[in-house]
Amino acid sequence: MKLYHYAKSRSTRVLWLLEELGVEYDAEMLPFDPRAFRLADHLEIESYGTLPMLLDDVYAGSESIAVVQYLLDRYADGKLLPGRDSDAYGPFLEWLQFGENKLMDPLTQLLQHSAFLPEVERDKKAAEQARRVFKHFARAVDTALEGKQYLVGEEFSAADIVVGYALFLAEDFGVFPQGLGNLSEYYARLRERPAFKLATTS
Ligand SMILES: N[C@@H](CCC(=O)N[C@@H](CS)C(=O)NCC(=O)O)C(=O)O
Repeated sequence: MKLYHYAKSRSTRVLWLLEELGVEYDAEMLPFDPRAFRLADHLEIESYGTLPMLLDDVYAGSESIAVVQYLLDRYADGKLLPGRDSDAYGPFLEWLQFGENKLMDPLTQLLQHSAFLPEVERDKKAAEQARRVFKHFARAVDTALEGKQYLVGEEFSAADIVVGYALFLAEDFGVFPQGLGNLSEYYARLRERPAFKLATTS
């Protein structure tokens, strides 16, 4: 199995999961340049030019949530997800999508308009709107964590990897939502994991 990765991109989720699972893989680290980078230039296979890109004998995966689900199905032997017939399975699937769609969408907008775009193209109003939306959804995570260590049940799961990556990115770019105690404690817990440390510094 081969993972194409660049630092801080969504392939961090995949790297984190592979490390948690202890699955063997090759990783190729690529340079990070969100404007100029095109994965297609680095690959001999068809790709969309985005990361992650995970290749095994039958699958070329480029959507981080699909790749996470695929790895859980094929390589996890029941680890890091609740049982399919348990009450926690629906919420687990919901958090996987939430981490990409509800957190990464506004966070990406916020980072575009505060860091990635050339200064003349940045729009302060768009940044503020994105910051508000990101905080709104971060607050929902904070509320869901009331009295809990992790998002689904009492066990760390792949949902925490998917959501935790968005929190990592927010922290790294200095836009971690303030004033949300459960969220801050939860993120501090995630940061202690050796697989988090490896994935976020590779
Ligand atoms: N929805 C996709 C998004 C993939 C994506 O946009 N990846 C970014 C890095 S985080 C990328 O490769 N951007 C490079 C570009 O668009 O040129 C996922 O969850 O994997």
